[in-house]
Amino acid sequence: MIVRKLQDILGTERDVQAKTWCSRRLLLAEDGMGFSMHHTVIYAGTETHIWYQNHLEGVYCVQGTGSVELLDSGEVFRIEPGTLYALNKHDNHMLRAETDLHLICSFNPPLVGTEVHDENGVYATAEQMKQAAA
Ligand code: 9YT
Repeated sequence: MIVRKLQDILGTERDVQAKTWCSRRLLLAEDGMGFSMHHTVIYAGTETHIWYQNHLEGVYCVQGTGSVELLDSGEVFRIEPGTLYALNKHDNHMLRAETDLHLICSFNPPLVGTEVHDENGVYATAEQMKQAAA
């Protein structure tokens, strides 16, 4: 069994920093679960363009308020504690945080580690990351 505490991850390479968010990666591909699980904080007052073309993501809000806009349709959904959204169609979206948004995020396929979004809000596949490092 794997037991991990947020405290053990803070400040390590599993604590990934980006401009508008940080992501504490509690479970990654190397943990062998078939999905990854993260505690992500989206910073208050920010907007983040995200479009996971290579991954599916489920997002559950445990603290804070904001919204998610589907960029193809213009639909906007409010996010508050107890809200889940799942990007089951690789949806192109804009995530906005009114206050710090604490989100529990799970990815399939699992993230391998240090991914941050590219300029289009996309994460590379594990294979693409390997090729880029070679
Ligand atoms: C909700 C979302 O996708 N935020 C961006 C960070 C991502 N959840 C991650 O890498 O943990």
